[in-house]
Amino acid sequence: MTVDTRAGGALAPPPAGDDFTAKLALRAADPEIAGLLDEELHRQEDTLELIPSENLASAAVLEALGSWLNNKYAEGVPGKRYYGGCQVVDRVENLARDRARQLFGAEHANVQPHSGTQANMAAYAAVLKPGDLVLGMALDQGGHLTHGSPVNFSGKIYRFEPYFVSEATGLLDMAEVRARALEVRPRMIVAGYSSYPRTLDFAAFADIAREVGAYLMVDMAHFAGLVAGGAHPSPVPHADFVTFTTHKTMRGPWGGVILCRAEHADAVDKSACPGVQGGPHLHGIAAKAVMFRQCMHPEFAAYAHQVVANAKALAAELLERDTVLTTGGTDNHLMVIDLRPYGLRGRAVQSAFDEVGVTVNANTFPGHGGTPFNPNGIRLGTPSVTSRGMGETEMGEIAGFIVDMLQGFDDPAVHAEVRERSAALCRRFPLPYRRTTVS
Ligand code: DSN
Repeated sequence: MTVDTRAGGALAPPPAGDDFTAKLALRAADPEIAGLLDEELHRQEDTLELIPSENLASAAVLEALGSWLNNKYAEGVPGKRYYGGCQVVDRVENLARDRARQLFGAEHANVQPHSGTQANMAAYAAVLKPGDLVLGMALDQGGHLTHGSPVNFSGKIYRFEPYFVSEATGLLDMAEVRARALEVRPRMIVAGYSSYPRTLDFAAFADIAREVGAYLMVDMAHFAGLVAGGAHPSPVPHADFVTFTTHKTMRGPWGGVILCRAEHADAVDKSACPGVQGGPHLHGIAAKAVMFRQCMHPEFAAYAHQVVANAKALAAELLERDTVLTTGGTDNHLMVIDLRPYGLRGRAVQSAFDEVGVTVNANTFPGHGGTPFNPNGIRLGTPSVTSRGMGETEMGEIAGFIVDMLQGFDDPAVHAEVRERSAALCRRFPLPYRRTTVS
């Protein structure tokens, strides 16, 4: 089934006659930047965005983001600010918090984190002390930078220990995670990933955390929109803290959010501000509120289910054409191709795909044998192409030209042909910002 997620309702394009690109003040004040905005819009229109962490915010979200709420300082939380004049922005932030709680059934929400990294930083700092032990997914197996990378604050402030996927299957084996937790005895367990294509067993993570006396934090940055749309199990009933970003599967503004149990509400709020941030970005918080409202709409649930259906269809078509996917497929919105059978490396593939209007990113996977900068995998996802209204049929087309590119990597004629096919697909599915495509 193909759901036209661009038509009508909360995710609708701007009304006819409203040219979203006509930013008159910007064109007059700074034609150079205005020109680059146009160029980037054209790039997005002409490109199939398959990076699983990217998406298309709605026109309504972008309008809230580009508003005069940018002008207001409001350190603190609604009703308890360090600045005057917060009577309106208090209502904005309360709406965002209430909608976040309602959408996810959470006891408390802090909507101030500027990004996922700040959300994780504030959640850790709410209950951990420097040097505390944290157990997180191995970074080269799907974990995130903020889950203990030695070059990130997380690895510098806390003592992170990794848990691993099973060597045989590439899947997380919860008995092995439990064994690691019993060995490490962490103060917190972090569940979540940036490139694991499977659903996590939140109940098992919670049992393990309880057994070893650890807090459980779930970083659902990648799959929050799937949870919001009912297309993925929710970690909220199981975890002490749930963090996420709002610009990935949520289709909102760039930003982060922390959900937590009521007992941690004060600690989380103080940790976000003044702990790790100063003034909240009220324009971003207004845009998050708009996004939460959109996520409550049935149209968004249809979108979230379509993202998963598209990912399964894309994975099935790739497997059909003998491509090797880590873990053998996907349960969520992403998948990772093992490039070794093609004799190719991630960095070169990423660059070649850029040239033919298909955006992917080089990615590690368990035992890939490459380097973090030039791994032997590429990561793909369906959130953005689904926002353009594409369905399973188009996933078949995309799988076709991905495999043609990988098989005919050294043949310029194949590249030229794929460029034409990707451009044609983009023209058939315009971005949701205008009623007509740019010529
Ligand atoms: N950098 C993001 C991603 O691409 O998964 C996570 O923050």
